[in-house]
Amino acid sequence: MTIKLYELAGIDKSRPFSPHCWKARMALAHKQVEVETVPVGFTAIAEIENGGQTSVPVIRHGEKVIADSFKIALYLRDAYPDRGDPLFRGEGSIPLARFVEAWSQSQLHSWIIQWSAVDIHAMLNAADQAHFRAKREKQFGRTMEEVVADREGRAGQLRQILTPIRMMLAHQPYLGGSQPAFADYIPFGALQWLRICSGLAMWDRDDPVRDWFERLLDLHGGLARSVPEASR
Ligand SMILES: N[C@@H](CCC(=O)N[C@@H](CS)C(=O)NCC(=O)O)C(=O)O
Repeated sequence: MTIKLYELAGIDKSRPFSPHCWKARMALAHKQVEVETVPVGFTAIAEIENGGQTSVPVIRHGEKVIADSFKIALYLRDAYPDRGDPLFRGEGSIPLARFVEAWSQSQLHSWIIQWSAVDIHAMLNAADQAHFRAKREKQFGRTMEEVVADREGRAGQLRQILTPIRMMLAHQPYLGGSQPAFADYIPFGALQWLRICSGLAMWDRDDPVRDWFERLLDLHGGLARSVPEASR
């Protein structure tokens, strides 16, 4: 049965950019599930599946509606125990993936939003722009333009933030071990957000973390690579 995935999109529906939606997209592909994607803007999230949703990704599978990328991954693990590769290898990998989520959200996302806020804004329609600006400027305590104004001076911080993944790569090719797992899709989703909204010109080509990222772009028939990098 096809799973419907509601994912965030701007004016160009062929460039879904949300980090959390990319986690869900990769998890669905990992489990070899047929997907129908439904692009939604920020201001349309409240109308998904007759209302009540506050964020995407959201999936519908038969009678079930599930929101939140991590919950979706856990649902897919239970719904498709024998299909595709495991998203989690052993019970202990779930709390560790939660740690990866906390690290990615607190370190990587906060750097990316301060790099990409104006680029994301430029991708949205007028209603979504107003929503995004209000929410982010409340969070920043200043305008988006002020936040990104000195971003070039922060370019090198990205390499620093990615140090834990670089150190791990000395021992294993993926956060999941010898094979990718949901834990990989968590920081991958964040970097795909950066790639689609702002491009990766600030990220050293010789960083081994980039090799890991490129390998994930190639997975599942090049699903994530099929959305071109921004050329800003
Ligand atoms: N913990 C959630 C976070 C989802 C989330 O924050 N999604 C953003 C898009 S990237 C959203 O829908 N934001 C709604 C808004 O800003 O109004 C998950 O992992 O799915």
